[in-house]
Amino acid sequence: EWIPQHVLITGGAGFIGTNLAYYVAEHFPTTAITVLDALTYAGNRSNLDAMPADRFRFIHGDICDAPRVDAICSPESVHNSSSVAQDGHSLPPIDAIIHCAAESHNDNSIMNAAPFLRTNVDGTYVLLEAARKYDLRFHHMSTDEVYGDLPVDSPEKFTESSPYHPSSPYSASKAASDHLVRAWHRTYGVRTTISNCGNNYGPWQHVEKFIPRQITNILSGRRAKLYGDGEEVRDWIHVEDHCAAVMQILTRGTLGETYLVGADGCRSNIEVLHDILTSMGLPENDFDHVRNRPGVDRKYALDASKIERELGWRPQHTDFAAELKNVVRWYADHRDWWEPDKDATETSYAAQGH
Ligand code: NAD
Ligand code: TDX
Repeated sequence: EWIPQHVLITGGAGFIGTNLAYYVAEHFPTTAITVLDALTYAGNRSNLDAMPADRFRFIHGDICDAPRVDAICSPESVHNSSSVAQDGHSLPPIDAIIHCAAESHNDNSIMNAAPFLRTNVDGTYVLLEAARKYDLRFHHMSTDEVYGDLPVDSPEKFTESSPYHPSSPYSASKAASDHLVRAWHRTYGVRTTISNCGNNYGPWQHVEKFIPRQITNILSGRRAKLYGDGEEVRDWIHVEDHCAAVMQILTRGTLGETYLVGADGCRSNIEVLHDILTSMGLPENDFDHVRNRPGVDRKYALDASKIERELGWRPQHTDFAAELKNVVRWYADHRDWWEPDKDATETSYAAQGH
């Protein structure tokens, strides 16, 4: 097992990046953490207020800014006064990048793909070049969506050898970024790994995403909104299980390899919505049907046997109904966190017929 001395988490002020930063802080007590985040609509600096001040630093910056990324990753940076933790402790050189920064929402990508190509493709290229120049370990956080979709009634699951078949501008941009990572490993020998994970849920997820949108609609006196007939299937995983998998892969994974991360969590959207409504004390049918997403993927399902077999990873948060209740409680307790984003998100959805 290899333990990084200083990990750069890109996109660490977003949903998964925030959960990952806290996971690393708790489970890797000797590892320093720098978060680099552009604070787009999806990033929130205050998420990281409880990080340990003696080994954490936040940098407000863009992964597409190559000179900036180079300066952050250079081992020379330890000699300039910027390479210090929040409380002034000096930090060791960065030796690993966990790349979580992305434009992450399919609906937004359908409205305007440009930021997806820029951040997800160009941004990944910039980070790979820094990893190559300074010989940094590089983990790329990707999605099951690169494999396209499966028929709803099929027992088939994606594996690490499934062909790439992305459907949306978002998933096409993530597929492109995966290919760059693979090429930088094969051509330049960059020490890379990739994880392709299913739909995450948990605290700090933006109100644009399915589960938080329904919970916060109900908490703010709106009705839940289901796309189409709700028969689409997603393979849900608790975000903390995803974070644990990423750290297993970073510290023990085989270089150049891809690992699928899934928790046997396949559920149709309508089943998830029923669970949300009943756990919030509402009748199952208390929601609106709205327009479906153009080109929608029908089903994602992941075979995670490789990471289980090779790295011994197992999901821990497998009681979906109980975890969903925890998430409902988190949003009820964190109104100040999500209320500022809620009206604009709903106005934009209304304009799209969603
Ligand atoms: P998110 O949208 O919640 O957060 C993305 C973060 O990246 C934000 O903090 C944003 O400010 C930052 N960011 C965006 N553009 C940037 C740029 N140019 N430079 C620096 N920072 C930038 O996303 P998420 O749901 O936390 O997803 C994180 C990663 O995991 C993404 O790569 C996504 O593709 C992948 N993923 C997500 C899921 C899921 O269910 N959410 C599942 C599988 C994989
Ligand atoms: O209000 C809604 N009602 C609804 O029925 C919303 C916002 C969504 N949906 C449906 C659309 C999808 O079939 O729920 C399903 C899930 O939607 P999203 O939360 O937008 O997730 P998805 O498109 O599946 O992608 C997510 O998982 C894979 C993440 O956003 C991606 O970043 C990740 O790669």
